[in-house]
Amino acid sequence: MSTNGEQLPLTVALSKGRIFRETLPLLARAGIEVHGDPESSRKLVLQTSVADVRLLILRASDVPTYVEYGAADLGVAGKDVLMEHGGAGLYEPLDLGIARCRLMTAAREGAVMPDGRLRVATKYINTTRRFFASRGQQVELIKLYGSMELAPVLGLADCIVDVVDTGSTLRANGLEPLEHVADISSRLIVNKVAFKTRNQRVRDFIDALRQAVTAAGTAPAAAEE
Ligand code: PRT
Ligand code: MG
Repeated sequence: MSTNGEQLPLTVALSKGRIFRETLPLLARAGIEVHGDPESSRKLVLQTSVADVRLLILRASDVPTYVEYGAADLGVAGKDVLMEHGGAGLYEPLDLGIARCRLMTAAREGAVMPDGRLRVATKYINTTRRFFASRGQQVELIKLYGSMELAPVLGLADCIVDVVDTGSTLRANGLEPLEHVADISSRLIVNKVAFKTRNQRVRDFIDALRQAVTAAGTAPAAAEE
């Protein structure tokens, strides 16, 4: 029963900011209190009240990569980040129902889209290519890392693809949301090898979080009941 794998700490990767804030109460419901606060400390590894569970604080877009390569056993990542990553080496067993938003196209208010090839600025290059390809539309993609809203204003692109919550960031920059690409929430992800070699420990963790999500009522199914 007690293999080497069972004694290693269970390592959970997530990003600070809204994902950390909204994951914390779920972990607490699962009996895991986090020691330390990534917003005020520079520590990138946080211990918890459960001796064999530790957290890694990463850039949101790096979370699937750490889990894919097994540097973390589990992670919490937005569906936007997972769609862009592609999901290699990962299972996605649980929708945590947190950090909800929508992936949308957006353009300047009232702008008329060109007849020819559309120029689209985004950090979601793969997802955006797939979205427009699925409707047979050829686009020129411009990769950006932030402040996407500026691109249409300055004529760098006809439109953007970005996550939208309240829409106030779009409005504040004279943009309007146009087409819905995907509904987004954060997911628990698991390294495929860890799921096999540490099956019981990983399953117990997933089950504890699933119960926490049900109790919190944030999951889509629970929300509809
Ligand atoms: O910030 P960084 O470049 O490090 O990475 P990140 O932006 O990927 O991370 P973070 O922590 O900002 O977001 C983590 C995850 O939260 C994303 O991957 C999404 O799954 C989810 N999420 C939920 C959001 C939002 N809501 C959201 N509103 N991510 C970003 N935003 C941005 C939005 O693009 C806009 O610029 O927040 C701003 C405010 O949104 P509005 O529409 O309410 O004005
Ligand atoms: Mg951000």
